[in-house]
Amino acid sequence: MSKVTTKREGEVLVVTLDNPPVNAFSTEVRNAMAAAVEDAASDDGVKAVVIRAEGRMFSGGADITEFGKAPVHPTLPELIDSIENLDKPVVAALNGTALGGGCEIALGCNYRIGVPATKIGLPEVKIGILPGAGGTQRLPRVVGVEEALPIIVTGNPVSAKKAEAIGLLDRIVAPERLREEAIAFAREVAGGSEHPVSSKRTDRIDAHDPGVFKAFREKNARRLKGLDAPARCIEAVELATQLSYDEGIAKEREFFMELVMGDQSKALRHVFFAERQAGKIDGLPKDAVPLPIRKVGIIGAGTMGGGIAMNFLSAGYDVTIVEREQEALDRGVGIIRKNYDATARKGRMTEEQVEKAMGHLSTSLDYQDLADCDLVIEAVFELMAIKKDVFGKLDAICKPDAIMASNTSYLDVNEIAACTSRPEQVVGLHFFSPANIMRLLEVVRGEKTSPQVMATAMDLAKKIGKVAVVSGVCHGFIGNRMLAKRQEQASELLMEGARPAQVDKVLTDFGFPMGPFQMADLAGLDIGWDPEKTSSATVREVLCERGRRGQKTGKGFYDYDENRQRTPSDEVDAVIADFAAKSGEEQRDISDEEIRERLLYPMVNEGALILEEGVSQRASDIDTVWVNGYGWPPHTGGPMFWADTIGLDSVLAGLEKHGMEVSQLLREKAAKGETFNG
Ligand code: 3H9
Repeated sequence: MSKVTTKREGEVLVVTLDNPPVNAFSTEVRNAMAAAVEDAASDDGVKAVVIRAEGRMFSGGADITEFGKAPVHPTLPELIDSIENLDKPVVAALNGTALGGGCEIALGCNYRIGVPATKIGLPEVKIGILPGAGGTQRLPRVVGVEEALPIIVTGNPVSAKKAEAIGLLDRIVAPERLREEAIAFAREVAGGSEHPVSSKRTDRIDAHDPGVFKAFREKNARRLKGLDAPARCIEAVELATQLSYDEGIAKEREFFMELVMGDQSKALRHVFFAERQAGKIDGLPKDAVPLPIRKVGIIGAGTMGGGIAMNFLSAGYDVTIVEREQEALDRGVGIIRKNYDATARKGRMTEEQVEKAMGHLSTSLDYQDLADCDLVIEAVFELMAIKKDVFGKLDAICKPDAIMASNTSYLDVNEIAACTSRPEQVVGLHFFSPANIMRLLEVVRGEKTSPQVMATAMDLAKKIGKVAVVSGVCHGFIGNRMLAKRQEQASELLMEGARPAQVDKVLTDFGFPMGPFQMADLAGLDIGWDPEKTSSATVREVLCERGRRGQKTGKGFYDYDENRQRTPSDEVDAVIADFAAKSGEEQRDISDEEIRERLLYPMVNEGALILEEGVSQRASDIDTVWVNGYGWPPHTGGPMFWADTIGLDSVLAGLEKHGMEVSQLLREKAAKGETFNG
């Protein structure tokens, strides 16, 4: 089957793109498109052209798998130029999403028609590059600098409605009529002699406010710190207002080549493919087809249970939440309602959508009401005895093919499964808090979990918009197990003389949104702390005893003012120094480099152990966990990719220098000059 076909509709040549799954502009597609453009140019009978696509979207853009290889002609910029230079009008018919090169192709056309579901965007920045097929120069000429800047720099697409309002779409039509409307439009404009040509427009860029770039840079400075691509995106749009189109395009190309070869883009492309790879389970039998899930039961209406419920409610599943007491149930439902209302106030949901989601919710004080659920997730207190009790009850109540899931973050899923008569139906679904927002879901595969249950969990995760990663059973699974290694070192560093603010800064400079002590203050130092049983045995306990329980009490590892601005605390320093003295630890100056190595290298080593033990299927899954669940900066690719980038021999040398454990796998790979993500 050809990936590009052409068909004459009278005087209109209809060019159809058909390259599933996302109609990417691979070399083959570009060649076929170029041939179609040539046909249109050479055939006097053709008076206008429509470019349309089959499938669920217009195009996801250039074929990212071809990046980093030698460019093959016709390149995407060459193809788009040939479309723009055609002396016959070209209409793009955008049946759905048009991203990156897909948007740039549309910009090379004279006219663009969409449907209500069309989304148009230039997401290149998210993979560490800038639009490299004219997007930075054509888009501001079509929609103006003020509208183009956020589209190019955030990478977020705009809706059809917005696109029409800013002049990016000429018309919006009903989806079933798109093809014929596009042909009719092409016929309508075919007779005319003047057609808008994006690259030749000057009206929109002449009109821009000169302060717009400075203001945009200042407003986004914090968010974009240390990132190469957004800086180049802004610069390229600014150059569109200063240089001729041809000069601007030359700069765009120069920036594109520089970025695409750079480490940040390699890392971000790794993250893109890693997330998609994570959804696949190696060796799953073909007959392991996902079970249908319609009704979901949640046990526990606390923060976690409520957050988990929202995922399913928003995606249209019926949800029953079960609690022990009416008061807890009412409180939980109240919080769900409050969260939805807040989302609606921010314009991210309509009132109607909120009511629809809430309409799927029912509550109960009786486990018996879970009998018809296809999936039940428990989110009760993290204690094995309690979990076992819950699963025992579920086993007696749930229908035979129901999936029974635990949201445990540490406990042994095999032990939980063993207290049921059907361990093959038991799986771990570890959501991250806030569960309605965080994208990560660890799907914990017990030793008896059936392939079909795993397939269902992965499928369901996608349907509720999560990035799912499979983890085997171990204490803390992939994410928390590695986090524990970092926490251990963070506490140890304090004893040896580092200050909380120094440790945190090393991580925020690396690109984490916050460091371990800022995180602890945010979460509350008193999680798991019992005032009745406190014994001043750790720094954390002493801080809790002194009322320093985190941001909520105005002080924790830091002092906070009324605007939650933090400053280091002399009191905390004194507590730490006192502990160090008692344990005979001599405090010294510790370099940032040592802190970075001691926080991050043991995590890489733990990741290697996780791979060695088969807890994780692949190194890129570990990267996906850390980027999506723990704020690891995506532009470094995740812990395993980052280790590959700096060299496993360096990581090994660092671990040995600090007298730390080294896994066999890391040692072997370093010796052979291999990488984890090889
Ligand atoms: C660009 O255009 C550069 C130009 O400016 C300049 C060039 C000179 N290429 O995400 P899904 C694969 S840069 C290759 O699950 P969805 C993906 O890996 C590009 N492959 O679907 C997956 O493969 P598999 C700018 C791609 O419906 C399968 O397609 N564009 C590409 O949830 C399904 O993907 C972007 O950055 C691609 N461009 O979401 C957009 N896109 O099945 C990147 C996808 O083997 N793409 N694949 O795992 C996306 O954001 C989403 O894929 C999209 C569809 C929204 C399009």
